[in-house]
Amino acid sequence: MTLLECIKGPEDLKGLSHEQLTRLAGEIRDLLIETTTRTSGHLGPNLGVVELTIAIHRVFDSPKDKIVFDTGHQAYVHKLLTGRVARFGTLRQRGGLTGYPSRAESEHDLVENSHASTSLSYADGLAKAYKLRGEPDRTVVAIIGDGALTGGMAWEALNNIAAAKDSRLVMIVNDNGWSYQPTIGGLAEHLAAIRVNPRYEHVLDYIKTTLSRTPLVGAPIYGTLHGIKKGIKDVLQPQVMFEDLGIKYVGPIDGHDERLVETALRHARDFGAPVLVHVITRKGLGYPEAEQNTVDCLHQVPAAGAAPGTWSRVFGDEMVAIGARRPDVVAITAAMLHPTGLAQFAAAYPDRAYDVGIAEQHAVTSAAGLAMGGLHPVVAIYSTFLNRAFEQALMDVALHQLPVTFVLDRAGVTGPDGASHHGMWDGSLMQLVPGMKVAAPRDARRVAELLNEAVEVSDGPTVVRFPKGKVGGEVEAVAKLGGTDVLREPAGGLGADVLLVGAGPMALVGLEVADRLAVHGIGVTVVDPRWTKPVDEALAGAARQHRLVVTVEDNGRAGGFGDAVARLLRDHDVDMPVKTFGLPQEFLAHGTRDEVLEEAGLTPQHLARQITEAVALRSPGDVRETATAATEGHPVE
Ligand SMILES: Cc1ncc(C[n+]2csc(CCOP(=O)(O)OP(=O)(O)O)c2C)c(N)n1
Repeated sequence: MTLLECIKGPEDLKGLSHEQLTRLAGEIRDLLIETTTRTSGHLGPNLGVVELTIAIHRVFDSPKDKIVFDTGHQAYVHKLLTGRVARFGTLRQRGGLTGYPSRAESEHDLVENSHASTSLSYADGLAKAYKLRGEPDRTVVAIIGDGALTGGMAWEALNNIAAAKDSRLVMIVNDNGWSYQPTIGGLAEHLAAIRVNPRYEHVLDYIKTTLSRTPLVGAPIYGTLHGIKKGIKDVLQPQVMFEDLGIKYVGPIDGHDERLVETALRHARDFGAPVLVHVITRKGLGYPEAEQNTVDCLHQVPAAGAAPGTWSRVFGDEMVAIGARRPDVVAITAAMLHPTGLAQFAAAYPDRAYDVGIAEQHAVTSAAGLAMGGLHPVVAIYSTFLNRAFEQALMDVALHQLPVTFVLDRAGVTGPDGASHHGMWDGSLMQLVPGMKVAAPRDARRVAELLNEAVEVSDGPTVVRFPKGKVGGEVEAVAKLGGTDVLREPAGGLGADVLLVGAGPMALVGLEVADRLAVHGIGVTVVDPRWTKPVDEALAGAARQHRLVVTVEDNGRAGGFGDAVARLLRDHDVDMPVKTFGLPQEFLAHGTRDEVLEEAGLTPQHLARQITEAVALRSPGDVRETATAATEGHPVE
């Protein structure tokens, strides 16, 4: 039995010797590597926080003390130290452990949102709550990376924490110099200046020897630490910043020296007021493939870059072509240059690509400024992170009718990252924005086509949304209906029973549905509107020629494309039943994309069955018999 297998909870850590802790750290690293290379997951970040997490659980008393991981992708070590070793092999699998903290999994987990830069705000609120409720023996701990610290919310929180002088709050800045890529911006330069300063090693030694001489008691000792900090400040100017905000600062600390981190955390805990502990770590430590990975230190396995054949890559390739033709086109990413496929564009036109850090709101309003200045910005962002910048898209971009193109990667079901990563909101949110045009390409050819159409729009914003993963086969239109592509008309003497409108790749799912329904005598016209907002008015006329309209989208059902089609038909007095299929308006758990779609009923088989039933309700004769058979347990295959 390994030492790690004996750790059933944080209390089991507390009696371990220094040698045992070193052994434990090694066992944790082995398990992280063995598991994530099999299941996928965030390897680099977790390898970097092994000693830090051990120290946190030895110093603080979870769950009485509250530990908030910013983003939460670096909480695997925490999972292992809080009783989840035996289940760790199920990481990110359907029904298994989630890739982020999970309240359902453990009383030690608190925040599971996985969107960066929120930890300090949660911590501020928690610390204030415990004070008001008269629970002074609790400390709140937030762990935030230097990447997450580039998000505006973190700074709004710091500003408030600085004023909350009696909050028992310890903020640990886990500074490894990396976000996905090296962290960018003024703050990053500031922190980097500390790290690259030739005297840094000397300073670490200085802290080490001084701290080890310092007795471990109470607030006065903090004064000593603080004095050390002042000393550091003299030799290393950069970290005046936190102090100028009015926040007590301890550091920089070598985050792989467990004893040293523990000592600093004990002092911070006992100080009784907000303290920021600056810890320097190495992303990927202990796994040469990660340490030497110059793209992202194996932030994730498999790598999140835009692999050949993915939607992101198709987009990235087309951006390079557009960039050559259109010198006014510029690109913006919020810390996701490689995953969004923009890396090639940035390499080809370095002056026209901006990585703004984990700062989606800034990305969008900065794009508004670029557009006001005469350029056409393309903001490439994961669908789920656009939620952050809804207000900016609405008021800063759309209100001013600015030509900004949003490219929303990972739109719809994503998979193993779970509820907070499914891109199931943008299709509804964007329907709300006046003047916004939304394109949903069904295949690679349409990505290129619609992206080009989008950047041609000069009087308002546009969206191009596509899912995660590999792009499927290409399907050409057999006819045109306004701007809509007709992909299939009822064949073999079948009537025009169903008009199936599939948004994006769901149009291709519609083709499979049509095949299944044809076998049962139901004629289906399958169309791809290409643009899901505004809804093509030609659909109103087409609907009149059928007996049922069906919409299918990879987005939450509420207020999405389907609802927009139903509204169009009502507005045109087309008295036609409309069935809208999409994702249930719920927080959907993790699993593979196929597993989640299956559970949501968005597979050809489920759709065919439900459409058959709907047709049967409205038809006499053959179809009704087929449908009745289907509902009575003879599935429509
Ligand atoms: C709002 C938001 N935008 C983008 C992301 C994607 N993302 C996940 S982790 C990460 C980098 C985090 O860097 P850092 O906080 O320094 O942690 P590290 O991985 O280096 O430990 C990014 C950009 C996110 N989770 N949330």
